[in-house]
Amino acid sequence: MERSRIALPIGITLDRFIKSKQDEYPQAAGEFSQLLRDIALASKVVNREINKAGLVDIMGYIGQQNKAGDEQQKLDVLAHIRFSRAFSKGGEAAGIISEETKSFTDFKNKGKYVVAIDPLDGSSNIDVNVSIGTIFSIYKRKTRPGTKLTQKDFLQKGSEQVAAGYILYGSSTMLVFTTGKGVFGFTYETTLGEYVLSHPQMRCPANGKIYSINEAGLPQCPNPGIGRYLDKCKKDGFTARYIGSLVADIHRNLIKGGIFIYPATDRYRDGKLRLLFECNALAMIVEQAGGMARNGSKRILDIAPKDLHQTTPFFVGSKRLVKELLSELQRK
Ligand code: P6P
Repeated sequence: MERSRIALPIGITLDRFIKSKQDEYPQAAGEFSQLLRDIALASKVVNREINKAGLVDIMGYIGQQNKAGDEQQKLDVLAHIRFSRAFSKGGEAAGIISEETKSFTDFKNKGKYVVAIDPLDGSSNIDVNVSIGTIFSIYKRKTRPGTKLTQKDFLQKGSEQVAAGYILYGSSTMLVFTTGKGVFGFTYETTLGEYVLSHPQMRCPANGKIYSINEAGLPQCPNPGIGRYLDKCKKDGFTARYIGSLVADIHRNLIKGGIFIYPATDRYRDGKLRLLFECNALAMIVEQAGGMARNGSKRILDIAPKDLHQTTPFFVGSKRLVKELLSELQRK
């Protein structure tokens, strides 16, 4: 993997970072940079809403469900509106798909990019004040700029992403993203209202001692290899950490090393997590940081999507741990 040539000082703002990297993407001519700025701007607005959620009556359910059947919470919908508005105003995204809507939104502009976004993942944790996240993928549109978008523009493999990332609304708010030349983490400095570089060239430890899985689902798990692997982890002195908020679990394992497991179960025969809105972006991030992301038989980034909301089993994290799990899954 080619790493970014320019080592940048910790503390540089996101805007300065983007400008300094722009020459690494001559073909981007600024549109791409503007897209990243749009994402950062929207995340600051969402961050503000999340931080006051406990005070203003925007908690709780609005009595609707999204396509995946998740109960939509006010903050999910608000985050969807904020990100959609930032993209449509920014003009660089020709359209988006969102976990919160059934089909794609065509902004009818001349943008070269399309975005897949989970505006607020882990929303079941909103009411209990646990970290939640935004996950995004950026692709080049397949059809000619200025023409109508089609599903083909969005049904792209994860390996086609030009950029991917997440925002973690946690003890601090972080924007972590990659453009294919390493992974960079920015922490939101609230007094400045700026994201500043805090984690240059993030690397996922090749090994680790943390496993993340909702073990309540194990009895419904058809593949006995998962249970065998967990028994091995327990024997080897692993610790279990599962927040139930995907971005938070992935971020911790990315930094400390570990493996996140969401297998196919009787309830979720193709896995629960969405390929286009969650897994592709996180798989690109983890791979760029030296980790691994698989669905069992395939690299996540090689899966050719057939449906906007399709799901996939998701095994992701430290390379050695994912490989050990895969070998257990192959043993019947
Ligand atoms: P479970 C949250 O709803 C989410 O989509 C991810 O953030 C999280 O990893 C997963 O579902 C949790 O699912 O079945 O363990 O509650």
